[in-house]
Amino acid sequence: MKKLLTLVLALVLVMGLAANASALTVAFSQIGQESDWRTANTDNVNAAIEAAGWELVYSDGQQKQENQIAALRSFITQGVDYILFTGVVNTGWEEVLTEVNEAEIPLILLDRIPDCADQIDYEAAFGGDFIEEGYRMVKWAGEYMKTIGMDSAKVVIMEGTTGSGAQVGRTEGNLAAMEKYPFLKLAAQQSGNFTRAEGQAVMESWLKSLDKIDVLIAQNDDMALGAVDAIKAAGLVPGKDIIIVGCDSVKAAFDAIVAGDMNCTVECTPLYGPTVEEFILRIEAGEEFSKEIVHPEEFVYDTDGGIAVDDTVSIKAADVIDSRQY
Ligand code: GYE
Repeated sequence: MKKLLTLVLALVLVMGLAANASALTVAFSQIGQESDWRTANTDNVNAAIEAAGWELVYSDGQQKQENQIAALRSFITQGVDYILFTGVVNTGWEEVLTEVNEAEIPLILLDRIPDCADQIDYEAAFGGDFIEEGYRMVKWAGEYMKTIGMDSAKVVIMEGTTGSGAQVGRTEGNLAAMEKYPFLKLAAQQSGNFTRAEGQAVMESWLKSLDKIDVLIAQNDDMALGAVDAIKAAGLVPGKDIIIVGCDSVKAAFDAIVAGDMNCTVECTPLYGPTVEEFILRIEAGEEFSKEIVHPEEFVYDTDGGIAVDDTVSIKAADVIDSRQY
């Protein structure tokens, strides 16, 4: 009898936990819709939350910090169970994230981790290793140039949204790798704000103002693709006259590599959904995570493959293009 009672009690407990987990409301403060990466990230995270049977409260910040702050405050007022957060820029989040802490809503940091992360409480953090990505981009260019026997090059760096984690980290990585290849000379550095339109405009102005550009390091694929349009419009051949390295590894970049318009894309995966779901389930089960940022495994893709880049070797884009979902 006692055994039966224990069993029934255990069952009630488990069912109670499951019922609670299934009634969760998960809020997501997203940055905006600036790139193919962002669209894929939003779709993937939102789909995972809904597939788990949780209620989704989604907010698109439209690249404005004040919109994101207002969204976080409204999540607190609504009394959501979890908050997923990525910040458009690195700074200025202490106050509102402290309010989230005071409301005791578990916070999961994604993608662009704010500078104040070590002053606030969060359950878990997941996102790309931006410094490493930036390092790989220039390293690929340096190694590739050795294979084609080019021993001097003018390099332009097209940066992402100024002050964003992805821009700050990738620029740090880009410049650190430049130091390892003295034959790469920095000719210009400017933000294209992670969008295709601004990438095109920045490239147009560089093509007018600079004598020569041999290599474009674009901190995302959208800007690289905008630059491809500008280069073609100027009567030059992208991928040949100007070597182009992008970042993210979206399908459109793979198409451009196969068409010969781009040379390389360093991966930054946007597919966070399964990890977010796993984090929430584990937190619900009482597990505690370390404060360390978990980075996904990422690769480098190019025309032929086989270029040694830091701790990985590039993969031929044509071999994987069919499996790319975004
Ligand atoms: O690389 C870019 C997007 O924060 C990792 O933001 C993200 C970056 C991504 O706009 O395409």
